[in-house]
Amino acid sequence: MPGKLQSLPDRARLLDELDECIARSGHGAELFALILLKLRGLGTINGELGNEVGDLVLDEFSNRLMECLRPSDLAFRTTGAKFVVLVPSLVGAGQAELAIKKISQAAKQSVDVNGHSLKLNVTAGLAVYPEHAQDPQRLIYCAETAMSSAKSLAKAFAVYSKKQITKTLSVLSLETELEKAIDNGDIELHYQPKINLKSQQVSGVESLARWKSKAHGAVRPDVFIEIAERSGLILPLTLLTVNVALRQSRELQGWSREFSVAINLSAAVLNDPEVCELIKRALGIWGNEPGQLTLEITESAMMEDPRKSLKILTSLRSEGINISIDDFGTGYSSLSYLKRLPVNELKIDKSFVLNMMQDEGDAKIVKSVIDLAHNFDLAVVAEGIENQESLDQLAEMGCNFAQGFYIARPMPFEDLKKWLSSSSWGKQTIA
Ligand code: G
Ligand code: G
Ligand code: MN
Repeated sequence: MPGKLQSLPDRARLLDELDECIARSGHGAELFALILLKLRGLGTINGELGNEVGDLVLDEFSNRLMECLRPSDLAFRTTGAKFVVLVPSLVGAGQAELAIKKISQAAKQSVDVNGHSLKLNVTAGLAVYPEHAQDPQRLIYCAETAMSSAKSLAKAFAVYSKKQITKTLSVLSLETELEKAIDNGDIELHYQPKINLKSQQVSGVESLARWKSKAHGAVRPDVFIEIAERSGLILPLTLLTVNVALRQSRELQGWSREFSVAINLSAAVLNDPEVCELIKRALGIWGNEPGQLTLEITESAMMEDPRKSLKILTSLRSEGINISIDDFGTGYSSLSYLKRLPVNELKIDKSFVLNMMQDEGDAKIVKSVIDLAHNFDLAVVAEGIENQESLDQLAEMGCNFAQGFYIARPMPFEDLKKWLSSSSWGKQTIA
């Protein structure tokens, strides 16, 4: 039901309403919660499908939000993709957490707009009056802090706590530490083998960045990559991973020319023309053939700014570097666009492969993507193979390459060398 969006009150109304809530609660005699919600992925939807679709998605989200709330709850839309919900007469924070869970669930039900089936995600921050703050501005700030801590910990929501002041500070310190780690080369690469399903022999490896922070322990790559993207560190980080991956793969003696090392490229560098030069230079330094390097780029990254990425990808592809569309099937690239992309490989997202033996629908998707890729003269890699049955099934379906825990988990370089000489998939590759 479009139109409801406009009727959600804005930030000015929120501030007024907060004053009233404080008065109604008897200035602290009753608790109430302020939930800050941020809808994720809207930028991508606007960029790929247009602002109109983005608006329809926002409409749909606000409708669902209203459906989740009780009559006494109040909802606001404060900026682009941010919403605030006030939950009055609270028994405890747990009650507001339930509301957040309900809202997250509602957001995750797919939205069908203009023939696209989209899934939404929200990140939420929760602050409780009067426990966390006694004035409106400060309460909003607490919810913002909780939300940014949820984001940096890759969680769906977080409740404000005084400790989080140090947690947000810790995001800052994480940035500083990450910068040092990149400078010192303290980011390690783990490698996960891929096999050729015809020859049943290793055909290459995917490199996956790993970072152990001194202050925070192991930090997940999606978390530190996002920090790098937001703080301008993504280019130096990419420079590091490209060089380490090329150098280490050269150390593996006796590789056939078909053996490739894959690197995941972040969307953020696809807009940076410098990245081409940087990769070409690294190939020159380490002496790898361009065809021995594969760049994995997610479908959604390619679509973030299709014109710019087309230019950069065309330039890289013309050098002979392999370009692979990662997590294929989770975005929504149109086939007409796919036709023009300078790529030579599709990587079927693991979400389809993991359950393909139990779920007939998933198996059909996998088979369709394999056929689609072959019709476009692209090679296909399936990732997320966790058992022999799916490996056999994929070989039967004509899939070219396979990767997954069943073959090997990502491992440090030294372990990769051992794996290559001991595994039945690896032995014959080394001359
Ligand atoms: O490595 P894991 O096993 O947890 O990877 C999680 C996610 O992080 C994956 O989507 C993977 O593509 C991404 N990732 C891992 N290493 C890198 C990297 O060096 N650069 C980029 N951009 N993404 C990476
Ligand atoms: O997004 P990308 O495809 O780059 O992500 C690679 C991620 O997939 C890594 O986090 C890696 O650990 C994970 N992965 C690789 N093989 C399997 C598998 O067989 N099962 C599961 N669950 N994850 C896998
Ligand atoms: Mn990948």
